[in-house]
Amino acid sequence: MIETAHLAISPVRAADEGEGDSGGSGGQGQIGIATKTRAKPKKPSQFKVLMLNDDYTPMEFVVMVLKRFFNMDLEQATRVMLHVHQKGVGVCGIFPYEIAETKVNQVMDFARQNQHPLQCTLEKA
Ligand code: TYC
Repeated sequence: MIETAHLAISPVRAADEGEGDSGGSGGQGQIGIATKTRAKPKKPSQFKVLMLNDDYTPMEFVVMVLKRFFNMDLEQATRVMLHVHQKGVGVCGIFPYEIAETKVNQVMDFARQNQHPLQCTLEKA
């Protein structure tokens, strides 16, 4: 991905551009566009969506969440739910930041609506 990055470049002074100003003080010639296209394009960073275990959310509800928001089939969803149940935490999927954040919010809202304490969070992949 080519992006315009804000890389803390000093604005170009008029004197540096050969406009004849001796370059002194007074804040003259300080207007410039302090952006630059990266030489090495940065990949969009990926985030894991993690599901946390708790003692109260029904297993069936967790399976429903994994099917609904992470497009898993019954077998995958059951495997991930049992992994979380046994180990305490598990990965539901890996996504670009905005998608991962949306999934976390969808899961948390759905759990809250159904009065379950299910917790879901993000972690940089
Ligand atoms: N531990 C829960 C139970 O025994 C089931 C559960 C699994 C809850 C995964 C949350 O992320 C979770 N009912």
